[in-house]
Amino acid sequence: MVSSSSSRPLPSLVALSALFLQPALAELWNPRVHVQRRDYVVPRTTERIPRPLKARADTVKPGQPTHTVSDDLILGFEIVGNSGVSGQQLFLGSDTKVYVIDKVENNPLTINGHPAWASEYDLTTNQARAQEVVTNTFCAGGGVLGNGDWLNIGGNQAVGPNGVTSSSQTGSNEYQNSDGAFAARTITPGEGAEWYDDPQTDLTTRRWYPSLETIETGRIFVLGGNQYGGFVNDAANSNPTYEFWPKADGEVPIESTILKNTLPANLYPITHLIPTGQILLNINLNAAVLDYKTNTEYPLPAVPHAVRTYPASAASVMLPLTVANNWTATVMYCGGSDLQSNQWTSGMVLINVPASDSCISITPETSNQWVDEDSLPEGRVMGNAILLPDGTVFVANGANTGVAGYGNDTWVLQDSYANNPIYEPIIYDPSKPSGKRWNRDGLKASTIARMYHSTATLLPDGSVFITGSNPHPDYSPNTIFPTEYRVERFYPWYYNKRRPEPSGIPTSLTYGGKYFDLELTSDDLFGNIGNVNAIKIVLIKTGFSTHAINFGQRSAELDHTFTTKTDGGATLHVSQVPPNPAIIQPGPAWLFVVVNGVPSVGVRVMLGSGTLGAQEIHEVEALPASSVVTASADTNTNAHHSSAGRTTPALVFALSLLMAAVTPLL
Ligand SMILES: [Cu+2]
Repeated sequence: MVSSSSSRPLPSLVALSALFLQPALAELWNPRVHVQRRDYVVPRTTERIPRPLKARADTVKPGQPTHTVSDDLILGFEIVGNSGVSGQQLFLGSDTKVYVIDKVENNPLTINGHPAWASEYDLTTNQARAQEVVTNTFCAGGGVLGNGDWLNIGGNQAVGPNGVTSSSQTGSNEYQNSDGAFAARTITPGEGAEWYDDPQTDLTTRRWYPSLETIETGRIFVLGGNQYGGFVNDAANSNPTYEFWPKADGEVPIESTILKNTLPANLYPITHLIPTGQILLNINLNAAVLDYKTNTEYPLPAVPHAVRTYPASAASVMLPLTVANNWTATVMYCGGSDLQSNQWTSGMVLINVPASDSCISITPETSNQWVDEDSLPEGRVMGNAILLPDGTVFVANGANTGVAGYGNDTWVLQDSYANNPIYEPIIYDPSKPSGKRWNRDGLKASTIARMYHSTATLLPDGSVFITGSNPHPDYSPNTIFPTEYRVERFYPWYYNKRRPEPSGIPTSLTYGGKYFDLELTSDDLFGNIGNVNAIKIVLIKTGFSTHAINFGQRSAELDHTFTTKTDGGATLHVSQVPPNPAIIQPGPAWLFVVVNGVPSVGVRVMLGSGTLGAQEIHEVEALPASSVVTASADTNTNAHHSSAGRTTPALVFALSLLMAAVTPLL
């Protein structure tokens, strides 16, 4: 977003810098030096281990999707409801609730005598319920804590009509909002949930456009942003530090070298915790691996082809962590804008800048080099990448020219800094050979422009929830890209297939420990025992969506073997979460059992202890060997699907590394 003017002086962070810990001197990131590979192979047992036959009480059996659609909607979008407040930020909180957060503006939905800027959207009734939030959530960040609470951090000063800064910063103003820059708002999703905003747990510094990443203890790493907004950042306004929430005794913000070197396009830095327990940062044209435990940044080579951070706003995603790739993280960035740092505020007509069609990736555990991925068929800014349970990545939203943001420059299109919305989604399949990974076979276009301040999330039934678009300082219904409330769902190819209904899914999982059994019927295997060779058990964290980023989104597979039954069904023996909370962090995730590409309805499971702090790591119990099944899986004619049978022993991890992976930070 673009700033409202502020009459307040900008206190310099330099004066505070003596308090900050200084980062250690950096050397280039080198995986051979800095990564301890976890490549211990634990052989599988060859004998069946006696297990309790009775399903445990705390297990769930998913059913079929409750939202039914006609087959002609498959591979397309359906408008299902109205979000009440415009979906600048959102997340999936429970089986049936999506929480939507807007900035303070004159939304027609009201609460307690003022416009609402948050709502709870019910997926079964498609109704939005206004929620009270005290502070201005404008361009805040978000994430989920290890105890299952969701956190919304930072924001703007209190504003009135047209986003103008209010004289009262403590609620005595037209929209009844308070300064949000220090705010840490939490909610425990569920029926009747409300936001909780306790000044005692505020941030220690002002943050507008911060990024959040859940760490191994279930606390949240909070990085960057600025103090008083603006289209891009500048040195006086910047907050080039990181801190943790909740704050531990004695913690102070820590300076980030890369944030100081990446002005002005360093707002909403793109962060991904990698399985080494370090954080991959992609900011403006620089990148680094940050070891937050030692405050050391290891630079990576310059980001090629385009800027990926806001306002260039590329789609970014960590590709699925699988058994086959030994849970090794590859992060991909697609689209953005090829602009140099001095061009953002040079007076260029940014709305005419063509979006980049380039895609790049990096696998920091094995290489410090960028890899050119297949290009997009057209340039895209503000694309939103969503991990689907079949292992593919769905990308929607955004525009072909211009950048994120809005303002009153002479060249804007009714406030918007972007034009030429892209209505067609596209899907990336990492299992396909290079050159064939993007496809839009059969995909239908949306009818709604999803411009700046659009959002998306995966839902438990495997469809995608999309809403938002509001490139304006205040509610603007009668514009070319209006303040948008319509909620759409996109239905992937598998949506109307009969879904597997595995029984025995536990509602909580540990890091390492004893495996558990799931039961599949012949129907769950589509009547072909050969499909038992094409099963994946996938955990997905759907993330907190805002500004073309889903903070914390990731997919991690659980290892498994199987025993076939004479009735055509099978028992799956499923390992707990890999014994390293940097692979997938503690807190809630959705478990999908995917048969030949068709996912079950996702079951919400709690990973780890359900509390903040070092997670207990258990020894991994070896899985029994799989039955030998010579029949092959059904040929799936859908181009989006991939799967492979696997008979090799799984790779699991050394306990010595596990100890290193869990740092007692709390
Ligand atoms: Cu914004």
